[in-house]
Amino acid sequence: MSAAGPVRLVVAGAIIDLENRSLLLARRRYPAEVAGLWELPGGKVEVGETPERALRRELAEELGIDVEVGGRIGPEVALRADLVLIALTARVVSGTATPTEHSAVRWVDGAGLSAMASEGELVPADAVWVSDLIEELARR
Ligand code: DCM
Repeated sequence: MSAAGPVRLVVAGAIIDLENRSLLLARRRYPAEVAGLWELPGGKVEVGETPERALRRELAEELGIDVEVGGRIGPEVALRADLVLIALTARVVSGTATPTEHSAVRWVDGAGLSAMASEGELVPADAVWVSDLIEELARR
């Protein structure tokens, strides 16, 4: 893809439960480089779709949850020349996260997230958001 070619967006959900001060992580099954690592769940934005709508669709498909989407969090991350990853905050409105494509899900608090980052258990792209996520989890 040339530098001037279309850039596709991948949207990830920073799904936060403010009552429990915790963040939802999902464990990837593929590709091999990131299999077994934990990510903020999400997926590619389709043509004509807003990032918010794409995130709601992906989370319904992948985890069976309905979410309310909030604002951007953290910097955007270039995955490739033609693929950019952004994170949006979200909260669960209905459903219980049950993985269909991931091998597991878990809720972590700020300390848990920090420990997982130190251990290299997060997908590399998402690791850049850790400080922003910890700040968000501590917000009053
Ligand atoms: N991706 C990522 N972090 C996320 C979600 C996705 O790094 N939280 C990357 C993994 C893939 C691409 O985005 O390279 C598309 O994701 P998927 O395979 O889930 O559609």
